[in-house]
Amino acid sequence: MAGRRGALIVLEGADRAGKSTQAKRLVESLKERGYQAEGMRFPERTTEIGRLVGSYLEKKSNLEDHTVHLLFSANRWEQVPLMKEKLRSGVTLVVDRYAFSGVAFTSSKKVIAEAAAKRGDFGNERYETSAFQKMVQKRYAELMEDRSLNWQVIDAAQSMEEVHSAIRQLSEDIIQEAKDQPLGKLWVESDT
Ligand code: NYM
Ligand code: MG
Repeated sequence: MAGRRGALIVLEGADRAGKSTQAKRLVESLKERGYQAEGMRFPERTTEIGRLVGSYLEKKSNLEDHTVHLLFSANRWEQVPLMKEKLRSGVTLVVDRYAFSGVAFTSSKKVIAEAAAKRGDFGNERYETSAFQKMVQKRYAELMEDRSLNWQVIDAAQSMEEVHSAIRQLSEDIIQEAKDQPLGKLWVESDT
């Protein structure tokens, strides 16, 4: 039967919430249960644009804020034809970050004072300070006020197994719901 598209499942959250681990486990368990599922991540650091982004994140290069924002965006758009093709062919995509990270992280830059960013470093990459991550979480909360998107909040402080089973159940539900829906609503012209 025509239709039968895959679902687009995006995991968003602050750094070190466990998204990459959970995305991997989710793809494995969906496959075990007979679904067609594949993982993707953003930034996808292996493309030419992704290499520029990766070098910026690792502080090996400096880029102007708008410029790097647009590189993150371009790094998503370059995968969109492939994403659409997969979704149309019935593959469910589990995506580790998407445009919501773009909004949450870039908009946090504007409000984080340099002094705050110097406090409590917990990682080596750009943005990995506790003050920055707190601002990012606030931004995510604001983004979730848009009810037109099907946001589901999962408490990442639970055990790895508990988080996994919560995500898996929600994913199975959304795969059923999505399969008869058109792809049209998924992408708007301006992912900035
Ligand atoms: N990030 C990610 C952005 O600032 N903008 C974006 O559009 C995206 C997709 O990149 N700190 C940030 C969030 C992370 C960093 O992501 C690298 P990860 O998930 O650690 O590879
Ligand atoms: Mg990271």
